[in-house]
Amino acid sequence: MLQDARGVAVLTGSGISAESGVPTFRDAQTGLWSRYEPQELATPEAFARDPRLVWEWYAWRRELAKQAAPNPGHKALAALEARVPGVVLITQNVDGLHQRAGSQNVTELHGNIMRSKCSVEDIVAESREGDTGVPPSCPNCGAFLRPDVVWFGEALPVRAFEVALEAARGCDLFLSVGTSGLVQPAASLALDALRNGAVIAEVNPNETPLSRYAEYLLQGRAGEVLPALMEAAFERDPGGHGG
Ligand code: BV8
Repeated sequence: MLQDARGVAVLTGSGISAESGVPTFRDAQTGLWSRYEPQELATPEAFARDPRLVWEWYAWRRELAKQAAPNPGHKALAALEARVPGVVLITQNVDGLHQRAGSQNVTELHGNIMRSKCSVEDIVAESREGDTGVPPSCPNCGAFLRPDVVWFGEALPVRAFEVALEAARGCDLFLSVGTSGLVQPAASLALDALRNGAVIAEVNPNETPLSRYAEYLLQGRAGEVLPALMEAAFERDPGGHGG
């Protein structure tokens, strides 16, 4: 299917970054953060109530992401994009590891933790040199900066979701990798693909609410399964002419 696919939509979640050492959203947040529910901190209300705490949580996660390296799962998807013209990579992750693995065209549904934006003007902004504020201030208007990610209760970037919806509706193969499929509206993309006749394949060590709709359940870790998938689809048949 991979060799002959006209369009492949890939949706990734935090599971693909687990082998890079980035904790998944539902893993207990290690150390300092174990007493907070991510869903409690990743909200505008939490930031309004305690901007310092929320900013420090993201600063900690940003450091983890910076120290992390793309794993063979990320790299296999970059290879897939180079190999199959109609691949569209959509990610719920904010860690930027797909880009660092070499994926050229990444649609980030939930923003990117490496970017900050003004919490009032809603434009991307970085703190001034020497601004030791926690959170730092917008150089333009002085309001708090915040991470440029989508919090619970916030709308997804319109363009990104449009691209994702178009990919889901136009693909013949929808590959769901490392996502528990619990967060909307990202989780609805797989069903959009199904309604439009696509085949669903899922890469996840565990079952998810999506598993029952998947024609192929590749139950394992993305860092192992995706390279094996690429090997099976392309290396053994270097011509890639089906068979
Ligand atoms: C919106 C950025 C409205 C921030 C994130 C009740 C019912 C249904 C929906 C709702 C509801 N109440 C509220 C909602 C809506 C809400 C939602 O879906 N809530 C859920 C929890 C029920 N959604 C929203 O609020 C969205 N916005 O609806 O706005 C609106 C509309 C118009 C105008 C105004 C408002 C916004 C959602 C985005 C939230 N932001 N991230 C940050 O990162 O801090 S979501 C965040 O959680 C991640 O980005 C990710 O999307 C999600 C976590 O999901 P996963 O990635 O799947 O990770 P998880 O840990 O769950 O699972 C990991 C999986 O990997 C597991 O299955 C595991 O088995 C697997 N795995 C582990 N290791 C490996 C592996 N797989 C492969 N290899 C491995 N090695």
